[in-house]
Amino acid sequence: MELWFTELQSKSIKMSYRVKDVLHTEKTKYQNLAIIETEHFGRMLILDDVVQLTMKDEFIYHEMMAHVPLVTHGNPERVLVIGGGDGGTLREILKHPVKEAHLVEIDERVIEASKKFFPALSVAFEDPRAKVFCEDGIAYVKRFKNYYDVIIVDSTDPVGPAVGLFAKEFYKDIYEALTDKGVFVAQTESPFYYEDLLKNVYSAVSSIFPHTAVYTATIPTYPGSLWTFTMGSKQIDPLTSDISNIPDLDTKYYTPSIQRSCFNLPAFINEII
Ligand code: AG3
Repeated sequence: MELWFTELQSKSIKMSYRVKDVLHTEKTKYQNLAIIETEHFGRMLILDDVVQLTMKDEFIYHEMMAHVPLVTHGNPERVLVIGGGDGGTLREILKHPVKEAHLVEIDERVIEASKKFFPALSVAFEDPRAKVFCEDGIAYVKRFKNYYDVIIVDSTDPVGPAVGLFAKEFYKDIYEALTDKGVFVAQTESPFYYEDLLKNVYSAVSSIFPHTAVYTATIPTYPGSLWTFTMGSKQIDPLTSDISNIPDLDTKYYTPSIQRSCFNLPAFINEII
């Protein structure tokens, strides 16, 4: 018997993966959580039937989530991840000489499951610079003024518990929580399937931050593969930032030349934003 997992990538597109093993399923307070072993992409984390990461391609998303904003900033000391309970983005942040890497995740079951099933990501939680807060990121960020150098929003799709993480009010609170040179980035979905979301986030971020820029990466297990990230920066122009001192990073996708080239957008994305 063949077992397949199917993600409904849009109302009319399905993507299926042949499953070798179902390792874990549970209903948490916030969402359905599943961990399966797939044939081609290896171990996979699924929340509410949506692929969050696979062992084969998670490096692309996590490296691009972390290194692009941290290098744009230049010398970040305090960094915050909102969401990202698997630990992948945190692991990449910790490759930089930061002083504090905080993570606020609403669903502590995601963290616990990652500790058990994704040790290559959750190893980040053992670093003495890492601190985890299990609460709503929207409430958390309101309590800080001028504190974090970089804030990264590693959210699920804009449905259910994550809706508020794509709202203008939240971006205003992030702006306040950032230091004067602060940089913010959020994953902003596929330009094919979430065109309006990208447009709305870009317009909200650019109404708050002096600099706004979109960058992309190719992530095979996310709908459409071509993925967007939207950055807001308080002082530094991400397109001309000083990149002469990039730390020596052990990466598989990110390179110093990608730091610049990832902001070169295809014409149709420039049309959207
Ligand atoms: N967060 C972004 C997942 C978006 C995937 N969307 C989809 N498959 N429809 C991933 C969390 C990993 N740290």
